Amino acid sequence: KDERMQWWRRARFGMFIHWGLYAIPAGEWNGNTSHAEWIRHTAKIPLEEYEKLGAQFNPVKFDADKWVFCAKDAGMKYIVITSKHHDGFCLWDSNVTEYDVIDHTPFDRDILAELSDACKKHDIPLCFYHSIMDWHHPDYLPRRKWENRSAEEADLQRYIAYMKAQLKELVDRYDPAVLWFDGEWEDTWTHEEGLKLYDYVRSLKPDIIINNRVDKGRPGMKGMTLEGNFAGDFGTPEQEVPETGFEGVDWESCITMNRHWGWNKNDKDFKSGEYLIRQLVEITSKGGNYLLNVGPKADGSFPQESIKRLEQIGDWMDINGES
Ligand code: FUL
Repeated sequence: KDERMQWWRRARFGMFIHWGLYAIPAGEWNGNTSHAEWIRHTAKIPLEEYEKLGAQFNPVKFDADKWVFCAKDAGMKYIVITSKHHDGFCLWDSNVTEYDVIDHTPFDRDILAELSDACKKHDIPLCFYHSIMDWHHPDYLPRRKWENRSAEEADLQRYIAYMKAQLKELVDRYDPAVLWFDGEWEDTWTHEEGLKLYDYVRSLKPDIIINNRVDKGRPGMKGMTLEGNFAGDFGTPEQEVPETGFEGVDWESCITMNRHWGWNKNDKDFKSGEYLIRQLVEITSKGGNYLLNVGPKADGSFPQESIKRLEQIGDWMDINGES
C-alpha cells in the first residue's frame, strides 16, 4: 500500500470538481435559492422534469486545458471530477446508459475524454468521484421517499452490475488515479458489497487508490478510522479539518470555497484566499491532503470568485511552495 499511496501522499493538494445537469438551475428552483447538486432531491423534482435539463446542457465555454491550468497554477497536483453524482447523469459517453453528455444533451463532446487528454498532456493525475447512490437508474434502491416511481421491478444486483460496467469503462478509457466513491450510506449498500466493489476496482487497475466511502457508512470522524477489514485507502473528512493528524492513517479533507459543491449562483459566501491558504497549511501540516472544490457554471467556465482564489493560492505557492 505504501508504494501505491506514494504519489498521493506527496501530492497534498487537489482540485475537486462538481459538475453536472444541476449547474443549469444553478441552485435555484421555484424561487428557493438554497439548492445545488442535490437539487433533484431537495426541490423534489420528478425524474422526467429533471431529465429535461439535458436539452439545455451546452457548455460551450468548457475548455479542459484551461481547467487544468487553473489547477496547476494554484499548485494543485491532482483533479477529482464527478463522473457521476447522485442524480445519475454521466459526464462521459457511457455504453450502458443514454443518460450521459453525448446521448442526452446537445453538447456533442465527451467531457471526461477531453479532460483526461488535457491531464495527460499536462501531466496531472485525473481521478473520478463516482456516486453509488443513483436517483436515475431504475434498478437503484431505495427510491426517494417523495417519489412515486414504482420499485417493484427494481433489482439492486442489476444496478451493481451496471455500476461495475461503468467503472470498467472509466478505468479502461481514462485511466483514473483515484476512485472516490460516495453515496454509500443508504440501507441497501452493505459492508460486503463495499469490499467486493473495492476488490473489483483494484482488479481493473491494481495500483489505483480508493477512498473509504466505498464501504458502508463512514465509521469514526466522518470516516477517519480504516479499521479491520474496512475497505478503502484513505479517510474523507468533509467540510472539516481534523483536530490532529492520525498516525498511520491517510486522509483527505474535502472542502468547498463557498457553501455549496455544485454551482449556486446566489451563494456569495466565499472564504477568503488567505483563509484557504491557512487551511491548506493546517491540513498538510497535520499530514492530510486538501481537496478544494470548484463548481463550474453551466457554460463550462469556473466562477470568477473561484478563479480569483485559485490565483491567490498560486501566488502564495510561487513564493512558499516547493518548486
Ligand atoms: C457528499 C455528497 O452528498 C455531496 O453532494 C458532495 O458530493 C460531497 C463531497 O459528498 O456525500
